[in-house]
Amino acid sequence: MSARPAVTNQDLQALSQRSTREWQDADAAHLLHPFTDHQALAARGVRVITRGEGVYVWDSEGQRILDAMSGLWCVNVGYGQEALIAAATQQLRTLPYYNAFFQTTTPPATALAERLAAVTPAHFQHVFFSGSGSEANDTNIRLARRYWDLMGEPERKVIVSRTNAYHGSTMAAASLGGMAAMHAQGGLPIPDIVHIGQPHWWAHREGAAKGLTREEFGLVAARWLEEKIAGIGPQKVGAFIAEPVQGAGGVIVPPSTYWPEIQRICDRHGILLISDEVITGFGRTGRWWGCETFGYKPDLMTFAKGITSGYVPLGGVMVGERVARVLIERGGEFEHGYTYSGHPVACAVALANLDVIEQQGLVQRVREDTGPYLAQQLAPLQDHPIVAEIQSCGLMAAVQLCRHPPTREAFAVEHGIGMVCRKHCFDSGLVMRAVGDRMIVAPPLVITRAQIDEMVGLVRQALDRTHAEARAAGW
Ligand code: PXG
Repeated sequence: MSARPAVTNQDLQALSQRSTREWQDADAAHLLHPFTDHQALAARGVRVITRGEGVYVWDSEGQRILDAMSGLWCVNVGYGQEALIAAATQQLRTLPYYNAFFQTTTPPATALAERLAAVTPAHFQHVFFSGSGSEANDTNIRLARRYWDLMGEPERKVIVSRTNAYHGSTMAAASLGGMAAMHAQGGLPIPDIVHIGQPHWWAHREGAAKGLTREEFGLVAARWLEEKIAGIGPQKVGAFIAEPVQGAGGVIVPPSTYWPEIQRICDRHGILLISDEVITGFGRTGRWWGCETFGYKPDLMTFAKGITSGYVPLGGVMVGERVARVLIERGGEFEHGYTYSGHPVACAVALANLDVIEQQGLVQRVREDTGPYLAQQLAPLQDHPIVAEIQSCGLMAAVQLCRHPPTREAFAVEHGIGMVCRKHCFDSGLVMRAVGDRMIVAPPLVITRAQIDEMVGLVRQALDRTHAEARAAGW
């Protein structure tokens, strides 16, 4: 039995009076957070975010924070968009839930499917909905294996992914992902998922990329796929999955040579190409889809996050005609689906979200205005004493920290320099994501030039403070 009486709806007013400390105590007592060391968190006390407006959120201490991570790469239209709120409210009243199983649908689910066919490359005419990106990637595995069964090549089970990829946290999605720490917990990956290296020039600077230009290295990294296929046997490989730009892995923008070579290799061996666009979809890179920015043609495309700007959960897979035709015309029943596949409230919010993206011209704005402006404003940080390189693509960017840029000497891992920098960001009112010693921004697509100036100013300040702290500590 809990010592505290259970919280009811009527208590919401009283709850708004709770102090930060009371929230922290309740949280430490009951909430297990994603990817969190709970002992460390309880010692420090969780940060409580209470509201949001535009590109800003506020915490329970009343501090305004510029959310340069769009929540978790998702709040693309910013906080407080009335159109999304109205769509959710209206749909909740009309029909809060009905399923898409058993030969039924709801108007929002079908309308969103139609709409997605219109905003994706022409060969995508069908969608399978899920509740999240992880579930959508599970769906990809089911689809790829079903496709090859129907094609009479059931031995094509192997899916190739990349180290340091992030594809979600279910057993299958974490297996597709290439995060060593995740694989270490729980005996992953599951069978028939293998990994190749990532096109990350900086990480390979003393190894495979040594002495190579980025473009030369891009070809080397793509050919790891060909080598892997040769090692396994092409007749056993069903699909290759990758993010156009690795997001959670640290905004790794691939060299321009990489994707065309990947496409060539997949085509040559008839392997399905899966583009995981959970972060890059809906305009983040300056086109609707990352595959359009990098010029390749996936057979399957994962989406989530930006489809609803995170207001409610929704994900899915765009199924290209190559797979859809086989599934529909030869497949009979596809034994797969989720309770929330095509949830009407989520789909209604997604439709309103697409309206906002289109009405405000956000994709074009990222491509022609805010994306280039962000790159231009970040460029002078290249000369900062602890910055080694800056990479950006549309409205996602990475600042690579480094102890001594001229020699490319890294900070010692135990100093956790990225987390030090992240703390300075928070203290000065900025959310930035640290991936090891890479600092990431991916602000809402509605961010203005003035807000980009404010954001970059806060980034510089955090870098200065991180530099000062590192030097004082003798790191
Ligand atoms: N694919 C990609 C490319 C993602 O970025 C997922 C799939 C999984 O989506 P769901 O909805 O199941 O979480 C993601 C999620 C981070 C971070 O720390 C990134 C994600 C999730 C959590 C943390 O950068 N991306």
